[in-house]
Amino acid sequence: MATTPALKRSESIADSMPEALRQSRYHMKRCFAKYIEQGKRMMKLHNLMDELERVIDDPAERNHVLEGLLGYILCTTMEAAVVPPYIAFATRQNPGFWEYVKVNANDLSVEGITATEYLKFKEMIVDESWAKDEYALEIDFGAVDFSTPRLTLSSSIGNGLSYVSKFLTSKLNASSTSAQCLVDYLLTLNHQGDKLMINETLSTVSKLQAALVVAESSISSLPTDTPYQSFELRFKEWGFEKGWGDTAERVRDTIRTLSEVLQAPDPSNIEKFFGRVPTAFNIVLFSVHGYFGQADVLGLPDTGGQVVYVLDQVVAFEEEMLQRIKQQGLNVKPQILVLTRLIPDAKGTKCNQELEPIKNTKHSHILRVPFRTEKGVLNQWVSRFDIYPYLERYTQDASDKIIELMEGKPDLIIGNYTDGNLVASLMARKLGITLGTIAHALEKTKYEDSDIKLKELDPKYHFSCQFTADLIAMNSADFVITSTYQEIAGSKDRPGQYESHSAFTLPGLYRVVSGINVFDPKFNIAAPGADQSVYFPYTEKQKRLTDFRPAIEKLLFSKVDNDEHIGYLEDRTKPILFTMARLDTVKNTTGLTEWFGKNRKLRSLVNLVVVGGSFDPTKSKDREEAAEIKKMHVLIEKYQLKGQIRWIAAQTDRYRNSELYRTIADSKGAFVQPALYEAFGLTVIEAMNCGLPTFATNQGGPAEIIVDGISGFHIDPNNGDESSNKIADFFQKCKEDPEHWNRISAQGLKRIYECYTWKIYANKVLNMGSIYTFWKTLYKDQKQAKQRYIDTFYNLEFRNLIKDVPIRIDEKPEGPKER
Ligand code: UDP
Ligand code: LCN
Repeated sequence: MATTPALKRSESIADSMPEALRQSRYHMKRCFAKYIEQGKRMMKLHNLMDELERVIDDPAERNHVLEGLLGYILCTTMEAAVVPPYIAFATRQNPGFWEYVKVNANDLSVEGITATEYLKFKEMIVDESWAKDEYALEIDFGAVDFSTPRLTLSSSIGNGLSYVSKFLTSKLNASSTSAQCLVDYLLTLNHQGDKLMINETLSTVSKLQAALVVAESSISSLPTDTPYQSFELRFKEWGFEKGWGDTAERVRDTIRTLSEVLQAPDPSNIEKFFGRVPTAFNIVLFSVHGYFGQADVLGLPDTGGQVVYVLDQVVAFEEEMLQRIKQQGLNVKPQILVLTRLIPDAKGTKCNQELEPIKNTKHSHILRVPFRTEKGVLNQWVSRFDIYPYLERYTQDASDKIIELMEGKPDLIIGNYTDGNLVASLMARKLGITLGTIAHALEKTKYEDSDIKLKELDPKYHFSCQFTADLIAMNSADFVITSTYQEIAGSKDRPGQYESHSAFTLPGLYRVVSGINVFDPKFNIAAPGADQSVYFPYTEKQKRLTDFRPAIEKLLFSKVDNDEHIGYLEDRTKPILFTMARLDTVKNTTGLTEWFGKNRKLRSLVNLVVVGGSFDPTKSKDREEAAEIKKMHVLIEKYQLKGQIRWIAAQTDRYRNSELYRTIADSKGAFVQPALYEAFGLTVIEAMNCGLPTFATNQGGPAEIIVDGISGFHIDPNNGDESSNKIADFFQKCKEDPEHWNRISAQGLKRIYECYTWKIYANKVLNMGSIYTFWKTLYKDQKQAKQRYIDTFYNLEFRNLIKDVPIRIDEKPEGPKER
C-alpha cells in the first residue's frame, strides 16, 4: 500500500475527504456507486479495496489514486456501513482516535457524524425500526465520568501508574485539601484494627510534617541496622505507628520520601512512597469458571493459560508481599485466596475439594465455592458462555466464606475474565474494596461483527450477558491489568480489545456510545512471566530434569502409535520444529501442519512435533476441537507426513513440558506459535525462557513480546507460504552458521529477563493496589455517581438478560473422564 503522508495535525477526515474525492472524482463516483449497488451491508477495508480494484482496473492509475490522500483515508477505515445512498465510515488514524463520516454516493458530499449516528447506520442494516426508535437505550459512561484526568497520547495508553503519579503531583501541588486527603488516607491504614504508619495525633498536614522532621533527626544518629523496636516507643509518643520500615535506615528513607512528597511532590517520590505503604495483606483473586486446579486440568474445557497465569501470579504476589512486609517492619502473615467454582462432578480432578493449599506458597489457598440454584448445588461443569445466571448468588456465598476464612475483609480484589471480573466487581462494591480486573481475552473481538450479529450469536454464546458484564466490570475497576498494549488499544491497523468497547451497538438491546475510554489512566500493562524454576534455559545442565529423559525419548521417538502419540520421526538427526497449544481453531495448529506439509524445503530441514488435543474426534466434547482433530488426520494423509511428524496428545505436566522444550532446544530446533490471534501467549515466553528460538504470530500479544529478527521472529498466520519460508530460511541459515541459532536463543532470553518476569509483574501490580486506593479517594463523589449508574445498568439490564440463559440441569454422574 502507498506510503502516503498522514493528514496534517489540524485536519480531520471530514475536512480532507471532500478534496480527496474531488481529485479522483470520475473513479470515485463509479466506485461509490459500486459500494451501494448491493444495498445495505457492512464492508471491511478489504471489501472496499476489492471493489476499488475492480472499478480502477489499470494498476498504474489505481496506484496513483491510492498513493494520494484518498488511499490514506481508506487505509484508516476499520469498517463501513452501507445504507444507500450513504456510506458511513468508521476511521481510526491512531490507536484510540476514531472519526466517523458519511458520504453520499450520488454527489460525493461528505459530512462528519457522531459515534451515535454511525452506530445508527449499522443498526439500519439489521434492525431498521430499532435504529429509528428515538428512545432506544443508550449507554454512556462518559456522561458520568468527566472530571478524572485523561491521557491524550496514544503512546501513553497503558502507562496508567506512572501518569497517576504525575497527576497526583499536580493535584498535591495545587491544593492543600489534597495533601490533607493523603493524611486522611494514611490514618485509615490498619491491619485487623491495629493502626499503621500514623495515628490521630498526626491528623493534619502541618502536624505530620513537624513530626516527620523530629523523627528523622532523632534516628539520623542511630546505626543504620537498628531495629524499629528499639525506637518504637519514642515514635509512638509522637504519633507514629509501625509500617515505616524494619531498620533505622529504611524508616529514615521512608520518612524522607514522605517529607519530600509533602514539601514539593514529584512523581518519583510519590511512586516510591506508595510502593512502601503497607496496604495489602489479604488479597482475593477470582477465576470462577472451572476447571481450576493444580493438576490434571489443562486440556479440560475452558482451562488453559488462565489457570497457569493465576497460579504463578499467586506465587509471585506472596513472595513480593513477604518481602515488603518484612521491610515494613511488620510481623503479619499475608493471605491470598483464589476463588473458583467447586464442581462436585470433578472428573478425577481436585475441583470438588473446598480448600487446597497452593504449591510453592506458604499462606495461599484455592477456595472453591459451588454454584447454587433453587434446586441446590450444581454438580456439573458449566461452559463459561453459560455461567451468568449463577454469579450473583455465587458472589454472596463466596463473600461469606472469604470473610470467615480471612477473619475480615480483604484489602484488594482482582478478577479474571468476564465472570471473575463481574463477581469481583460485585464484591468490591459491597465491601468497598479496591478492585483490579484482568481479561486474558475479551470475547468481543474474537468474533467478527459480534455486536450487530447479536441475534444470531446470542443463543449460542450469550454475548449480551458477556458484553454487559464486561462493561460493568471495566467501569467498576479502579485499575485494569493487561498483558500487552495491543490488548488495550491494538496496533496502528487493528483496534484493541478494550478499545472495541468504546462504541458499539447491540441492536434491539442497547447502543453503547461511550463504554470505556482507553485514555483512562486506570489501564496498566503488566506482562506475566513464566515460572523460572520450571522454565529455565537448556544450558543449565545441572538443573535439567534428567529423570524425564526416558519418557521424553519415547514421547518423541518411539515408533508405535498409542493413546499418547501418533506418527513418527524417521530422521532423528534433524532439528525439531515444535508447537504446543489447545487444539482450538484460533490456535491454528492445523494451519502450521499444512504449511509444513506444503513446504518441501522446510520438510527437508526439520521434523514437526505437535502437542495438542487428542486423536479421536468422537471422544472430544468440544465441537471446535473435534473438527480440528479430524483436520489433523486429513492433513497427515494428504501431505503424507508420516515419518516427519509426531502428534502428541495434550500434556498436563508442566515440569515434563519444560524438559520437552529444552530437549527441542538440544536438537537446535524452534518453537512456533502460529495462532490466528493470541491475546498474550504463555507458550511463547515458556519457550523463550528455555532458550528455544521462537516464531510467533504477529496477530496479538506475541508481536510485542518478540522483537522481530532479534529476539525471535514474527510470522503472519494469514500468509502460510511467507511464514513457512521464513522458518525454512532460519534453519538454512543455522545450517550454514550455527552461531545464528545461539544468537537468537540468547537474545530471546535477554528479552525475557528485561521485560517478562513475575517479579517485575508482582512489584508493579502491588504498587497499583496501593496508589489507586488513594487515587480513588480523591474522586470519591464521581466514583459514587458512576457506581449508581453501574447499579442501574446491572439491575435493569444484566439481571434481565440472564433470565434467557438456561439453567443447567444436572445429568447423572458420568463414568471415568475422557481425555
Ligand atoms: N499447555 C499444556 N499442555 C498442553 C497445551 C498447553 O500444559 O497440551 C499449557 C502451556 O504450557 C501454557 C498454557 O497451557 O502454560 C497455555 O497458555 P497460552 O497462553 O499459550 O494459551 P491459552 O490456552 O491460555 O489460550
Ligand atoms: C488466555 C489466553 O488466551 C492467552 O493468550 C494468555 O496467554 C493466557 O490467557 C494467560 O494470560
